Amino acid sequence: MSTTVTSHPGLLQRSLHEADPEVAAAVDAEIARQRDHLELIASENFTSRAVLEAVGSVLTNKYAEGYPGRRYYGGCVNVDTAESLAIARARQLFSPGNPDAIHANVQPHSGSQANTAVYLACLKPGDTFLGMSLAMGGHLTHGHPLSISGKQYRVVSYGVTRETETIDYDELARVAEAERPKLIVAGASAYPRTLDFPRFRQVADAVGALLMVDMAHIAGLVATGLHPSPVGHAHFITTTTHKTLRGPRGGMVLCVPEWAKEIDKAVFPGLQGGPLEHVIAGKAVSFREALEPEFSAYQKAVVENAKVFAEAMASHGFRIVSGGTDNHLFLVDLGPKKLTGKVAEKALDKAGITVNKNAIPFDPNPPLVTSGLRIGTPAVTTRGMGPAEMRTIAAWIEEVLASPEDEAVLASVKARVKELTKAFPLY
Ligand code: DSN
Repeated sequence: MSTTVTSHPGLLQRSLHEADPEVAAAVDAEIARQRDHLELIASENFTSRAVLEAVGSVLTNKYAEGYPGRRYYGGCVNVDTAESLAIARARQLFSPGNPDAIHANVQPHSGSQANTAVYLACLKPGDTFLGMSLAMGGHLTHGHPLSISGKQYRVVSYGVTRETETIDYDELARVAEAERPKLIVAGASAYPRTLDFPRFRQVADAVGALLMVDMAHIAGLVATGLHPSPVGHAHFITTTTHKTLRGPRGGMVLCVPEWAKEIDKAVFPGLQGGPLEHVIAGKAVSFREALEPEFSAYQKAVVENAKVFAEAMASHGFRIVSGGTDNHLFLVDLGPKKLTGKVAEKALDKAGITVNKNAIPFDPNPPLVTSGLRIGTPAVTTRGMGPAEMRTIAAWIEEVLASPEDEAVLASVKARVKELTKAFPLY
């Protein structure tokens, strides 16, 4: 008796639903979740169909270790085109008028890889660097003891003051003077205020340190002039491409030309092997989108929505950390409502509103509980929502958090969320 063997061409042709109904169901369920929930996680966004198409393309099949024109594999002509476009567009986007002023490496698989590449390029194990503490709004890769950044290097953390909940640059200068770091890392994951890059550079210069800016959260604002640019101040600039920048999930390093060679060596072969050329093609597409005038209008709306949202939350009795926001996110102190971030996140999730619990500066609660929420407007703004919707959502958050255990309230808000999201269709 002979067994029927499915031909390889046959396997290649099957759709996801035919080949793997279980994974297909998870993807379908996720599309439905994204459609009918309100996405307020400040680091998330909805990328375009064009980007999704590039990321889901046959470029995933290609090995291309090396860089355009200098690969360790044959057949790289087409991925060279896509990667060269990504590089050229990144330089044009972040250094308009003078793209030669920056070098771009678009290969980091993530923001963490991008940050680690900079450390690998300019630090030796045991060297000291200064980074903003995670508890104050920084990032794991800015020196948290559980991250390689905190294990491999000697890290001195800085934060914000109790009084203003903003960075105290004089204190930063004093710490830098005392600790003599080799590198200062600016940038944050939960900081609602404008970062003063010239001041960071002044502090770095005074002690002979290099300056790295992790602009992952604000890259879209920087690209459109809504946040001052670190270009011209930082030696290294890292970013993710999927937050305000609205591209595919991934990372990138920009640097001054003097560091180009070291950065390229640190990304490959230092940290990574074959680049994800399908994702790099998606980055190229998203950078092209970001160069269009519509993207500036979008970023303006993101910032305006965040301001209106924060004001509306304050009007409902929530305390807004640092008194407001200059960018795409704000932090809510739930202390006045006698709630923790953990309880609030869970209740809002049940009502179809997705946020993340977040430590506030000097938070008395542990990181898995917290006293705050981080709220961001990039994703809801991509759907086309504006100030009126921000006020409505703020009122619903207040309603949910006034009765976080009341299933009837949660269900009622969830039904209204569904109606609202239907009016702002996604994909
Ligand atoms: N986890 C990201 C954020 O939510 O800000 C940062 O990497």
